[in-house]
Amino acid sequence: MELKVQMAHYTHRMEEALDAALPLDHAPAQVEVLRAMRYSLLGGGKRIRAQLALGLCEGLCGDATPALPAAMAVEMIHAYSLIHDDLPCMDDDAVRRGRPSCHIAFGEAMALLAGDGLLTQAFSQLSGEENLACIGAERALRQISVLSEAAGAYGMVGGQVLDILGNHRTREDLENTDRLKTGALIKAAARMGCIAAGASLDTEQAAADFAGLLGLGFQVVDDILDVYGDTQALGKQTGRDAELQKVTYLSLLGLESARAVADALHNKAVVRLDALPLKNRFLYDLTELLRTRTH
Ligand code: GRG
Repeated sequence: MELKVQMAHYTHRMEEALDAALPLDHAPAQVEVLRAMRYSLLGGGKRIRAQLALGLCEGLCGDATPALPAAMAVEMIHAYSLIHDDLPCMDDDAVRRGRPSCHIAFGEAMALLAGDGLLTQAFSQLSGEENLACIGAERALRQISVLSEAAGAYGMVGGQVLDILGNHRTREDLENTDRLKTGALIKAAARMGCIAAGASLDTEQAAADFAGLLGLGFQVVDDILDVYGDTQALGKQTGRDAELQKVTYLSLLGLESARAVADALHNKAVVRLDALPLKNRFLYDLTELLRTRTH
């Protein structure tokens, strides 16, 4: 199947499941926080982390279904991180995915709680009956372990701390932050897809290596697009890194070298895919799409 068609298919399946996972009518008193959660979770986005989990699972075992709860969980954590990242106490961004950020639409208190609600709901998805019935308790527990480690202080939250402290002097400093802030969750998505497929530990490690490189490459492209991207296509304000005086690959290396680093990381990532017993080309094509993306 053509890449874009396959991606749209994965996104559709996952968004239907996300919609069903957060009904408004089950908790009328809490409807405002649920609205805020749904606003951010179902309001677009490229769904790259979900694509990785679903694509790896289908590529390895021939069926994406076992990875659906993992794809939902990782997108919930990602949505929470974007809500909190946009708050005035963090990056203070008013636009996200082409719409007012969650705290602009719902107020700061509700946005904070919506983020908390999504973070918690992610683990409810992984420990829920559907996941247990599909992949068994042992594998579900491994997914929970992988995701909680990646999202917490030793992963994404830790990376956000380094980003806020902003003590970046060298490319190594930057890489360390990005490996945690952006890469950890992308890696977790890949590993959870492998676990869902019942893959071996060697395969899971190879997929993690691939995703680690992809995650770093993704962040370098993100830095480039923050300066050279189109606000409309990106759905968020550009030029924020400079305004926030952030050191990025672009500010450290300049456009040509930053582009070369991004290309090299994506090329290295593709080579790692060769170590995986994949039944289709989806991840190769996805990696190429991410290398050349404009939003
Ligand atoms: C406040 C407890 C607490 C935790 C905060 C905010 C946070 C933890 C972590 C932030 C991590 C973060 C926002 C990383 C940015 C990674 C990144 C490149 C995001 C953009 O991802 P895309 O392009 O977005 O995949 P879409 O909208 O396409 O889903």
